[in-house]
Amino acid sequence: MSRPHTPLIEPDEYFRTHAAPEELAVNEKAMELFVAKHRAAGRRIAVVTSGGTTVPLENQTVRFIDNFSAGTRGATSAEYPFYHTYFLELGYAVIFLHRQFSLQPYSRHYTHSKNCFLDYMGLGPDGQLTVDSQYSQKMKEVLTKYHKAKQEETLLMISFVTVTDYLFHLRSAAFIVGSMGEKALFYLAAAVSDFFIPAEKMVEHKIQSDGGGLTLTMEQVPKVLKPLVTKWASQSFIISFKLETDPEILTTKARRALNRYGHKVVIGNLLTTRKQIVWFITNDTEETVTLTNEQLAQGVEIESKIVPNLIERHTAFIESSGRLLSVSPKQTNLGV
Ligand code: 9Z3
Repeated sequence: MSRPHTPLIEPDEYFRTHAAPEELAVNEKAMELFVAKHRAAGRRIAVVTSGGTTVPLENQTVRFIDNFSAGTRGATSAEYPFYHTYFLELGYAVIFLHRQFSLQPYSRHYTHSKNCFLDYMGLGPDGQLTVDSQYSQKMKEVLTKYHKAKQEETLLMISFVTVTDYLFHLRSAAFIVGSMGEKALFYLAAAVSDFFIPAEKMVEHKIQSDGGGLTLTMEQVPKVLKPLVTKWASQSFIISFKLETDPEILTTKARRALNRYGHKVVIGNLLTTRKQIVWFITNDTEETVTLTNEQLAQGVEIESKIVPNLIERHTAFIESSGRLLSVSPKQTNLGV
């Protein structure tokens, strides 16, 4: 593998030189209405990103590069399940910015599963639809939560496919939801491509296979965490994830990201153990959140520990911002 030295594209230049996705304006409107409604209701808002982004190789895309992410972390964290305390149960409304067709809150229990959901159902003697009794209790619980979120309109689903779709939507979400200040939380669990082919360097038509093998030169995707933290949503509570496969470098890389971008928490995880252990890295602390093998076997999800932990930190952050706000006028007077 050769690593050509290509210049890092600055976020501003990236947004200037790439076309916004067609559906962006409609999704921005939906986010604005959502924020207005929940701001009025006094709720906090969480933007949860989830799933992987694709990198097209052709403008008229036949082929693209993808990654492993199924969106489990994001979909689970955004949910309102029966036994756990996740975002939607605690007075948060959630914008779920996810890869199209990746796992979604609630329906995740029945999709992407080795058991086909149709096997959970049957037909009664007079032809009516029935649910197998061994599944019906759990299904009822999930359905009740799903209906509640729909009824209260606390979950807004917005999808992306390519890394360009993702970056434009994240920027818009940051502007719109960032207006909530410290009451907004960004939970950046999507697995975002690190390399891409800039629009002006991408071929229009399907790459032909009669020209021999294929060598691609890709450039680095701009690091949008920097403007997200410093400009777009600078008053909000931002959590990013760091994924590695080598345990030797994980916490160093996670801390480097925290220092470089200056946000509140980086959650480190390793590809193979991400459902059992994560590392919480903050400015002055480092702690692990783990599940025992028994908990895993019982179906406990690590997000049931991650999310309450973050909510506590978010609450403390809001309270400390409130304190700062209330002392600053006095300080100003003293200063005059
Ligand atoms: C994560 O690390 C997520 O926890 C996973 C979840 C993608 C591992 P699944 O969707 O997996 O449940 O299958 N997300 C962030 C990955 C990422 O792209 N981080 C960037 C990096 O590592 C920084 S923003 O450089």
